[in-house]
Amino acid sequence: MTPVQPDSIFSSIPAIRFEGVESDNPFSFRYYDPSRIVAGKTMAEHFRFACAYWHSFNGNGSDPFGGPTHIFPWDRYTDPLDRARAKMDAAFDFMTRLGLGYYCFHDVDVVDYTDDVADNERRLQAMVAYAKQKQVETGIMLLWGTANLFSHRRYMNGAATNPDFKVLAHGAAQVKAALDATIELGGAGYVFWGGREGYMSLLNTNMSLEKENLARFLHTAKDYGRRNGFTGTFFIEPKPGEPSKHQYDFDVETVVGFLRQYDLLGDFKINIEVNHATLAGHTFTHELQAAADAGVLGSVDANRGDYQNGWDTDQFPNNLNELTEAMLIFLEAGGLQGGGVNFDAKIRRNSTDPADLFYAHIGGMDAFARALITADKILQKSEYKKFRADRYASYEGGAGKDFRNGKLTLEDLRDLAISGGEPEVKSGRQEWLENIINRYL
Ligand code: XUL
Ligand code: CO
Repeated sequence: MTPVQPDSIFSSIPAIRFEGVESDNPFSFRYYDPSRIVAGKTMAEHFRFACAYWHSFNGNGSDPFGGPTHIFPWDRYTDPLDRARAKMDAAFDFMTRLGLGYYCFHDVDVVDYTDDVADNERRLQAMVAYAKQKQVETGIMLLWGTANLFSHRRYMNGAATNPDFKVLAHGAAQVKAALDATIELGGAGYVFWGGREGYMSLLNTNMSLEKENLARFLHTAKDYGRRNGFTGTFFIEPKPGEPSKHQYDFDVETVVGFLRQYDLLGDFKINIEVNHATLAGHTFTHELQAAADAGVLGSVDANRGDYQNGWDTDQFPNNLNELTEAMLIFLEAGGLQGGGVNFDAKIRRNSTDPADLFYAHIGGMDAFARALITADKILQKSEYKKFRADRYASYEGGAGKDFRNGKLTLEDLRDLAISGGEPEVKSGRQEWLENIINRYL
C-alpha cells in the first residue's frame, strides 16, 4: 500500500511500519507486525484491524458543552458529494499510511442524507462507486457496513421497534441501501446496532410487539441480503442502553436467547464492544466467553470506558491486563467468525493534531498485538490450561461423568455424598493465575 494523497491533512505523517520494541519512533509499531505468525496465523489475519469512519472522519470533538474542536478541511465543500469524496480521500490516505486493512461505516458517515429516500440512495451509490475504486487502488477492504437508524428525529422511538409502522419502513429503506452498498463493496459483514431499539418508559411501550417486530425486521433484511448475494456474516452489537434507557440487545446472553427464540442463530453472530460490556455490568472477557460458548463470537468493537464515568466514552484500548485475558479467550475459541477488530473509539476533544489519530490507532494495535503474544505464551508455556482442566477433572470420569451423561438420579447423588465423605477444600488460586499474566507480559 502506498500513500494516495500527498497533499492531505496527513501528508506530514510517514508510513507506519513495524520497528520492534527497541524503537523510539512514535510513528512505528513496536509489537504489531502484520506478517508475524502467532498460534498458526499472521497477526493481520487474527485481527483484521478496521477504522471506524464515524469516529475518525465525522466525530468533530463536540460534546454537550461545546462545539467542534476538530476542524476538517472537507467541511468547506458545500456540495454533499464533493464533501463526501474529499472526506473519503482523507480516510483512505489515513488507512494507507497506517497500514490498516479494513474500514467500517454507517450510510450517513459516508455521505450526508436528507429526507428524500431515492436521493439518499443515489448519493450512497455514487460514493460506493468512488469507494470501490479506492479499494482497488489501495487494497483496503470493507469489514462491515451498517445503517444509522438512531440519529434522525423520526427514529426517536426506535426504527424496527417503532410504534409507528411508517418509521419502520423508513428504517428498512435505509437498511436496503446500506446492504446493497455492503454487497457491492464486498463487505465481510453487516452490523445491526439498535441504539434506540428499546424504550425510554414502559408506560408507553408494548415490549412483546416491539421485540417481535425487531425479529421480523432482521429476518426480512437477512432474506433480502441472502437473495442478493450477501454471503458474509450478519452481526448484532449488544449494548444495555444509551441512548435508550433499556436496549433490547442488552448483552451477549440476552441476544443469544433472542436469536435462538426467533430462529436467527444460523445467520447472525455477535459484535462485542468493550465499553458496551462494561456498561452492561460485565467484563469484556465475560462477553467474549459467553459468545464463544454459544458459537457466535463474530467481531469486536475495540475501545475502553472510563472507570469514573458511567457512559460510553469510546476511548482507545490500552489496558494490557484486560486485553491479555481477552486474548486467552480469543485464542482458545479459535478467533473471530467472520469479523475483525474495529476501533470504535475516538480521540479526545482536546486531541487536535492529525497525528493524534495515528497515535491512538498505533497504541490500540500494539496493545492488541502485545496481548496476543502474551496470551499465546501463557497457553504454550504456563500451567494455566492444565490448572483449569485439573479443576474439573472429577467430571471427566466415574460418577462425575455419569452425572453429565444424565445417568444419575437425585437419590444416587445423595448416596454418593455419603459414600464420598466431606469433599476436600481446593483453592481456586486466583492470585496465582493473575500473576501468570504479569509474568508473561
Ligand atoms: C454505539 C456504537 C455504534 C455501533 C454501530 O455505541 O457502538 O457506533 O458500533 O452502529
Ligand atoms: Co460499536
